[in-house]
Amino acid sequence: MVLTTKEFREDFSKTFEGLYAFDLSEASPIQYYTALGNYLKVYSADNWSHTNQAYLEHQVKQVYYFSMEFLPGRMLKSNLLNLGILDTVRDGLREMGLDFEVIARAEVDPALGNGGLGRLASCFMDSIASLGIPGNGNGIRYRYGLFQQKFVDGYQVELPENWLRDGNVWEVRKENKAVMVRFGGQAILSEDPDGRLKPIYSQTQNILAVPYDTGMIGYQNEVVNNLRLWSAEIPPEEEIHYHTIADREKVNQITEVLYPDDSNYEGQILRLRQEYFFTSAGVQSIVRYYKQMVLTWQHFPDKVAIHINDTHPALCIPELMRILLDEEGLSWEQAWEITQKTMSYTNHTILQEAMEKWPVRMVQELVPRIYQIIEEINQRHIDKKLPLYTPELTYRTTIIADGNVKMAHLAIIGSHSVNGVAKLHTEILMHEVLRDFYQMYPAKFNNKTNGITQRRWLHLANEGLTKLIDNKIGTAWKTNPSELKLFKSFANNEDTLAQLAEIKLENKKQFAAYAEKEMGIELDPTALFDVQIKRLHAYKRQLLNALHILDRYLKIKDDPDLDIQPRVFIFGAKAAPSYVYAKQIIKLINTIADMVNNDPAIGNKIKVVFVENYGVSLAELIIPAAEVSEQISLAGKEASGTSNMKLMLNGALTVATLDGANVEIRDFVGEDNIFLFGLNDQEVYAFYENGTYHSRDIYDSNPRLQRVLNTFIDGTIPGIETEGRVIFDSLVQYNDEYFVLKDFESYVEVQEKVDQLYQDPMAWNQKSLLNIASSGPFSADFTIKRYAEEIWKTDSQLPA
Ligand code: 26M
Repeated sequence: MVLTTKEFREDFSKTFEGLYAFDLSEASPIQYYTALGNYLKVYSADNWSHTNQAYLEHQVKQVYYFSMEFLPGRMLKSNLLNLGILDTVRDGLREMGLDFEVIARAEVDPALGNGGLGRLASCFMDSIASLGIPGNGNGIRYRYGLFQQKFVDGYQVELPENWLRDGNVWEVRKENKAVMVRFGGQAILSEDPDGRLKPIYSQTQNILAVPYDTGMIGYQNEVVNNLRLWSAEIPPEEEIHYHTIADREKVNQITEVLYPDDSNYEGQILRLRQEYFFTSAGVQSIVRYYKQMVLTWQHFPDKVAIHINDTHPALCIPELMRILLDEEGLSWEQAWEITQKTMSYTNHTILQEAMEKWPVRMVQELVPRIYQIIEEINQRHIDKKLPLYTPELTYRTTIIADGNVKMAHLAIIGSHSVNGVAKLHTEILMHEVLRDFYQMYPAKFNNKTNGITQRRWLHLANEGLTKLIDNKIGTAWKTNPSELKLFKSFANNEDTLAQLAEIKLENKKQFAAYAEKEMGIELDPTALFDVQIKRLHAYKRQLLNALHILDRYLKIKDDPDLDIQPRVFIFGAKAAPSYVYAKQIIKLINTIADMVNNDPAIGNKIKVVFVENYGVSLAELIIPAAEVSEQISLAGKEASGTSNMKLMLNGALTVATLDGANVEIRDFVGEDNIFLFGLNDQEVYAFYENGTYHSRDIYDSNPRLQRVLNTFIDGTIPGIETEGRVIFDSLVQYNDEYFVLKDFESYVEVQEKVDQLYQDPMAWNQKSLLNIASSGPFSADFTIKRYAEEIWKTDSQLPA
């Protein structure tokens, strides 16, 4: 059944009038957008309910992806694409005299995540639906998303992100599916009539968890899966106990705001509340669903897989134990076997400071019964492992230690699978960070290199490139991204290379128009566009990028007639509000931008653009325009990275350390088509072990670098006295934790090679094409297939 533009126009007009009761010719973009969203919800409703029915009827195994964060991006276009009616709707709107792009931009971009981890979750939701895998997301419906970033005098300022102001057309509130989550009070174990120990609760605080469901529409396959986000409310029957506004606020607070930090763990009780709230609600609703199936409990892991996205949802493990033990009356052994078989866990970071641990007393007070269960899991773990391993090893792996509950240990012990997110990262987990556990449970460990959805990051974001690829190799790559490699056969076709260059130029112009309009910065679209977009963190080394810019700046100042490749340096990054050093780096880069952009001696040779409020939507504008992808974290620190994959897919050449998934990018694209520099992880470890890194020696012995660093403190960069001094000291005085100075020399060297290659457009375009053609393996579809086959054991429900 093909939708015609005529049918669309009629149905859309009806939807509109039903919604607003006035003629559609005089509406605002938000109203058009809202009506379109409603139209689509109705359009896809059958598929949504049929998918649900089919899963239940055939009792297929389903996976539940538990994540504190999701970053879906705007959903209008992606839903249209996946429903197969993007062109029809666009044409239909044009026939009505409406501008589709304006309407699409009226949608808010839900920022319910910090960065890589949340965006990965949303790429995975797209792939799970598109592969026809029975899968559900489970998370929190934050009232406020990640703060909006503004720059005031170059400093980051955070404003609240009221993403629900205009309503959310995609969600459906399901009051009938609400569950109760219990906090605090006491849990006293006592014998029930059958002689089993069961807790009796007193003085608990009961919070109602209300789910809001959003359809996750598969790519042209009639599948619609479910993303369930929970919101905290006062149970109507308990209203009477809430006497003050402050009491009520405490409940709303639970799902009020996303923690805006993805690098530094802080043991705040509200965060723990959030974690238990959405894991308990999610697990309860899974169990309730399972009980519709009239199966014995032993079959639970044959029907349910629960995936834990980092340790944030690790309380799933004791929560499932609690339900099986206390509510369903299973023995510890039965419950434990079921739980372990059900759970799997992904680690996303090796940074010690990001590892979650909770003070025992906090857990005890907030979720007393859960704490009892964690204690018993811990004790049984010790009892089981002591006879097999040295006491030292065994005690290094306990869940409870030094008065803390270690969430990673809980997640590993309670799961049947533990995975890292890139080959190198998994190696580091097995042999360094988690080696004790690897020794105990070698079979649990596996790698699942991250991936991205080519639908959002190529089809939607870069229509020009998509058309070119379609013209050259056909459209089969859209459902089988490994076919992208066929594009390689055009690497010597001058015509194709010229078209590729033209598309890139067009995308650069689009970004330039944005920079001009929003920031008043005029860009030369023929300059080289160099991009670093990711959260601001010292280990990601935006500072190294800044040092390179200053090095160029000084060179041009020395010789204003210098013949040098003009470059536009584009940054997008939010800093955690409490991360002072990261904010100082933002101020530094913004100040450098001001200085460089307004220096007539520099002209167009360098422009620096630090976009405000970087997020999914801006990524969709920047990535297609990128020519150089900066992936310059200190080797061993970036678990995977995913912007590296998106940029490669859009034809950027990567400047990289051998870190995270950069290693695999190198493997696929070949040494000749990537710019590598810097220490590798082994060299970094050797420095740590031998304690032989002395950044001051590098400062003292490298006059070029010395001159660059001195600009921080000698007045060259006006208005940076405070920040300049702190950053200078961190690098020179306090031994440069992330080896920025050590890697500087090889970084600027490789950047010169970038310039040289850019002088030969055909050679450059050829490498660009080879990058695009080599990026197929990073499709999240492949990643998800591996999760489904090797960890979740879920089957695709698509007709073969
Ligand atoms: C923890 C405790 C309290 C508050 C917040 C957190 C927290 C939130 C997010 C900690 C870490 C968070 O995210 C980490 C993250 O985004 N890691 C990135 O994951 C990507 C997907 O696997 C990888 O590509 C990145 O390399 C990795 O940095």
